[in-house]
Amino acid sequence: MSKPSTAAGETPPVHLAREGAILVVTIDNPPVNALGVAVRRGLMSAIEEGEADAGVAAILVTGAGRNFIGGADIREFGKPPQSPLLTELCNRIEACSKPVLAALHGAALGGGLEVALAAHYRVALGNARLGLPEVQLGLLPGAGGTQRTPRLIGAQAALDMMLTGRHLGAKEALSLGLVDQLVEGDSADHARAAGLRELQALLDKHAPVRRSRDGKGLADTAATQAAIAAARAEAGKKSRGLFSPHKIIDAVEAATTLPFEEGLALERQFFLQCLDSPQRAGLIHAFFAEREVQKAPETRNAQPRRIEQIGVVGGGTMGAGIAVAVLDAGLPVTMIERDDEALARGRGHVEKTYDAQVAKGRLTQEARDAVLARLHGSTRYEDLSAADVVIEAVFEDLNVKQAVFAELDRVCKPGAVLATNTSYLDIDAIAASISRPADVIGLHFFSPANVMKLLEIVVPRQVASEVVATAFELAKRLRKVPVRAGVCDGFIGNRILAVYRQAADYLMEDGASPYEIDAAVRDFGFAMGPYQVVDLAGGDIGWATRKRRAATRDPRARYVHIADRLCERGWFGQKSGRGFYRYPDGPRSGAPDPEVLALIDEERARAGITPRSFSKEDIQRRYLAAMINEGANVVHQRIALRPLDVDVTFLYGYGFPRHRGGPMKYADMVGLPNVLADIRAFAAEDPLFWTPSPLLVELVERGANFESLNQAG
Ligand code: 3H9
Repeated sequence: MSKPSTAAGETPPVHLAREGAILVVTIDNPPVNALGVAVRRGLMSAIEEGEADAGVAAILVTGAGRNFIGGADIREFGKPPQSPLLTELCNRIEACSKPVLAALHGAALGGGLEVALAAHYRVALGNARLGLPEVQLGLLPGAGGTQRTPRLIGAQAALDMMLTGRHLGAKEALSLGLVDQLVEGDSADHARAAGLRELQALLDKHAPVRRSRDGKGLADTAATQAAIAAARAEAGKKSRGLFSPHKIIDAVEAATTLPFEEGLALERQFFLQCLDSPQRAGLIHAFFAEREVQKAPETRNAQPRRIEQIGVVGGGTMGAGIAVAVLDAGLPVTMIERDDEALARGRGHVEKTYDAQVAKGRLTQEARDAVLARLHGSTRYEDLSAADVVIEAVFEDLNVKQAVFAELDRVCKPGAVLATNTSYLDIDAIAASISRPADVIGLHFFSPANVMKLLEIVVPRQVASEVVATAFELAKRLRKVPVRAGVCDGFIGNRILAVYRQAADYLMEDGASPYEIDAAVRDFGFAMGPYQVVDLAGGDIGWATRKRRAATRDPRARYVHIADRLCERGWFGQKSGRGFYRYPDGPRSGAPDPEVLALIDEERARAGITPRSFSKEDIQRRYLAAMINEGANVVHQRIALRPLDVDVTFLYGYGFPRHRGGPMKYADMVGLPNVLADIRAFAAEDPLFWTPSPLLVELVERGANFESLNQAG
């Protein structure tokens, strides 16, 4: 092997080496070999060098480390583009007069796959994951992907890849014709060796260059047109309000009707439109934020404790959901209940989840039995003596929880992590009630606990750093998105929820109907409005909380009685057949209820309010302003480490539309001075509720935004 030379740059991310007549080009840009400008330059000059060197007969492109290429460098989007553009690089690779082969292992995603598609041949290792996930970032494949992919595998398969963004395994990629061959191995070295072997075989048989742009995937025009029409119909329903899916379909359609070069030009135009869209900014913020939340201070300075045996106290909805989440992660669970009957009910909840999966054909009976064999039940706390982590999920009452923790203190081994799944309660008070407060932490799961991704990790005052690190490790095992929160009533999510729900109630009493409010909130991008959520969760839950808080409520604060009036009538929502909506034909059939409107009118009259009308935008502005203002308070008081922690909480636990990035990112995009001006205008009616957050005021005065605080961790 000749001595490796390197392409341009001080720490070159592209290495060149010669193996006989083959030029081996290795992209080495940790962590994921993203195609930043230095990589693009290195690749461009590598192709030029291979083309110019008479001793080079063919070029192999591979990646160092765990992946081929993870895509374009997402951090460059939104900054001025630097030459060469990725699309120019791909065109140059495809135009090369000598055969170019890409050997794929790990991720070959987005621009990474586009580089591979521009090469003339492709082999993939079994661990390769191929995909065009740009849609998840509000983009479209902008380096020829929309033109080359359908030419290779047909419009239908190409649209499926681009509109779902899903990752294909190597076998599926082979069967679709996206790669030519599947080869043994799972490492960068294997990819290199296999690539060399295949390229040598191609050279031996004098295989010509073969360009994807000339592919025949679009030959069946009737099937192509049908696929495009179907994609449009589907996107009209599923991608309502999103920008890039529609542009993807337009670009693929261009591939079917226009010459390659014209299709490429159109793709570039659409790509730039996507790049300019606020949805791109929101989605890319979400991408980085969900990775950033994993990095709490304690995960840097402490090692997690052992997590092998898990205990769950309580077999109700939450306890059983948590047990399923733990079982799904492959861990054993010991569930504790107060008596055999309650234990049987708890086990029943867990079994029901797996039986449903068997009924749907997602799980075999044997697999179900194997999972359930890891679930142990007991009515004796002593059976938790070997547990590494115990998660308490009993009734939401401080005394009840403290009694459970006294038992845990008695039976658990030293060093066991003792977690409480509470939504509101004071975890400091729970920790202080036992002899080992440093082992106590909050793990706030969201219902259904085995489905919802969010896990608030609530960090009380006395907790040890390793306990926090253990909670983050557990979240990773359970495939949850962890957000670190401080102790306060409601932590991050429910605390903010309580405030914007209040804003919605004020809107309702002042003149908007619950149906108008829900529609405006859905129009913003939430799947459901606040009153639909109340009906789904059960109005009695919020009612109980309001009663609990009645004693501590600020007497000066405005209080809307409408929801209480509904509950007094037993209208708890879906489970009782009526709530804010009527459910004549079951839970999914919510219909507006004139009696609810009459009741609201009565309450307005009682409060001496003359109803006025609110536009959709008026509703959205108040709802969001309340959310943002309380989000700012939560950051200001260090309940959330950074604004991005609030964003991730809302994206994963409260249905905030991902393409808007989360409430704090949305506020930055609207402009903090505008948000503050709204709040000050609303304050004319209710200065107590609309007190601007000191953080919001400070940021506006400094001309700064929430993003500027996101590095603070
Ligand atoms: C595109 O290609 C557009 C083109 O069509 C057209 C252009 C003209 N850039 O996820 P991980 C960082 S759009 C920059 O924890 P894993 C990530 O932030 C792109 N940075 O690792 C993290 O940083 P940190 C299409 C990136 O092993 C670190 O790498 N591609 C990029 O679990 C590790 O990430 C995609 O959408 C990037 N492209 O998973 C793929 N990717 O350590 C996006 C990652 O500071 N990436 N980082 O927190 C992924 O899906 C996963 O990262 C991947 C690895 C599967 C690759």
